[in-house]
Amino acid sequence: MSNTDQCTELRVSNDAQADGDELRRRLDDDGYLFFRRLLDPPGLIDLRRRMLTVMQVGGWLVDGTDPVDGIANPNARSTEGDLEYTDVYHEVYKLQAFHEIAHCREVMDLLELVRGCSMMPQPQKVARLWFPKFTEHTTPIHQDFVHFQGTHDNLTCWSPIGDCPRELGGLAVLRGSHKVDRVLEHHFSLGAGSLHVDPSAHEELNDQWHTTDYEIGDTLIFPALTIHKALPNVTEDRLRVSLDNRYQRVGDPIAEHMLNPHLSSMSPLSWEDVYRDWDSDEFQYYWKELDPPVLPKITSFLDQAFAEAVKLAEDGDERAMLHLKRLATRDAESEQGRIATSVLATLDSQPHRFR
Ligand SMILES: O=C(O)CCC(=O)C(=O)O
Ligand SMILES: [Fe+2]
Repeated sequence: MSNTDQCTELRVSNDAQADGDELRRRLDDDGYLFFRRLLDPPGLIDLRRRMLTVMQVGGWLVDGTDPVDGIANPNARSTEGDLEYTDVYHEVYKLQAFHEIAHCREVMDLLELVRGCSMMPQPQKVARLWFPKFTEHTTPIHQDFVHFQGTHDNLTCWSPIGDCPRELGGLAVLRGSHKVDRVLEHHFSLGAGSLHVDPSAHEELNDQWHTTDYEIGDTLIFPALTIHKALPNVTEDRLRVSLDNRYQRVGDPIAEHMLNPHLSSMSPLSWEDVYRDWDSDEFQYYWKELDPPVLPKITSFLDQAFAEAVKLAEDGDERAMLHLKRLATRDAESEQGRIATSVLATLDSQPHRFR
């Protein structure tokens, strides 16, 4: 059975879009809310064209194809953690329209209705640009809290920028999984975030995965403890392009790294760099006047995953070796970069061990 055969259709909540009590009931029951066409398709198509045009200039698309079609150049495959990925991703990240869409009224009104108070998009916006047939790098099963932290009540909004049928690798959620009411233990994995949780290790979790063939404008909303994953992009040649932005109550604390551009810890990128060509300052540094209390980043999740990757690499695990190679290339001078380099050098000097 393939990954997607086991998934049920997401419950659609457009019928309750104006009913805060009903939306809260559904969020409590299911651990997510899903809306068809919440976002305006023409605006999204325009954003899609802009984002993919930047990717085409960066060499990610087949030359001479229409950027809107997102036809990937297989020789350009890369993913989060690779410097080649951030080189192009950070150019996409500078687009004003990509940041503005996180503030759109449709999303803000809905989230404020659900939470019953003023909400704020977190400064760190996120796009995922996922190459086809690069499936070992698919986003693993996880809870968002381990990455984005802050409070358990933060809401993630995931929207494909373009239609996203199952084979293009949209998001799937484990229904009701937020009811575990705690952050579960995560372990090393390849894929965005490098952290993975095993639902079968927790008796209280079911296996009710929900997903759909997403269409442009559809939006999935879930809190920080809901377990979810991406499906693999098994298309022949299409890039998957999506947004996942996070929202918090105005006044709630925010983890310090969420004040920075995404992946700026891997390749430097400042807000000044991001804003350089914008023609409006309406959404620049907007969080400063809202002045959220700032929490230090909890590093234990990723520290543990790194220690596991080292151990696995020493035992010959190729995924872990690939992870360490990326780290050593990207960040040779950091403590983890130095450890990764030294583990890989030891393995290189003992090639017979795994033959
Ligand atoms: O789009 C992806 O691959 C990952 C998205 C995700 O994990 C999220 O929206 O929280
Ligand atoms: Fe996530």
